[in-house]
Amino acid sequence: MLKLYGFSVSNYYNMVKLALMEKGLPFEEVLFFPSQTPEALAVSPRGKVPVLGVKQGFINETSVILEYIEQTQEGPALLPGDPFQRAQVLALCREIELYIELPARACFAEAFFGMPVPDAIKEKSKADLLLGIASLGRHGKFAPYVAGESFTIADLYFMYSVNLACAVGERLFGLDFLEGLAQAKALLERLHAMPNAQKVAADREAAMPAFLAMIAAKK
Ligand SMILES: N[C@@H](CCC(=O)N[C@@H](CS)C(=O)NCC(=O)O)C(=O)O
Repeated sequence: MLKLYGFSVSNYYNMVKLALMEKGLPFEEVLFFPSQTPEALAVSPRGKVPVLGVKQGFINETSVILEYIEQTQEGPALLPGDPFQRAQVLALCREIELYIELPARACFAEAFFGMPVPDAIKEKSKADLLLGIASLGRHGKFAPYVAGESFTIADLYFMYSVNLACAVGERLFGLDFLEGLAQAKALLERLHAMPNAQKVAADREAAMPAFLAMIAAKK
């Protein structure tokens, strides 16, 4: 059986978890936190989460895990078969990760854990995020899903990265990043209302107190 290594508060972990659930695949969750210990690095070369455990070994990096699942497992397709449409979905995922997730992540410490982030980093993130969101607005279809007619892995990136970027926007910059993107905002709500997404969210809520306590202990 597939094993998903990580923890329920991780947004990247939750992208893979929801993909597995939407495909109706059995999997085992293995609690695993990012770490630089030799034991953790034997599972995850950069010590990050998530990792997928398969018969032959471990697969890291969310985008790679999602493509592996798509190529090897049954269930509803989360990537189009047509090469051009597939490229659009993969480009949207990459754009969300590089231009929205990563600049937002540079501000997570302050936005979510009360640990100040230098102003220069916040300013750079804000500028990058505004460009990233504008790019999403140009490339996303939101009709009804991010890449068009069907639910794809671009929706996974969208729902678990853009929501956190929006929280960063509100908390640190007093900005509503999706203000001019009503369809995107509505889609975000619809995606998080999906039954499996609600289960993922419930697990996240349940894991949050212990995670926050762990962060506080490290401060
Ligand atoms: N590029 C990685 C990023 C994964 C990532 O940043 N995961 C976070 C948890 S949400 C993590 O492991 N952070 C610990 C660290 O960066 O050391 C992927 O796509 O899987």
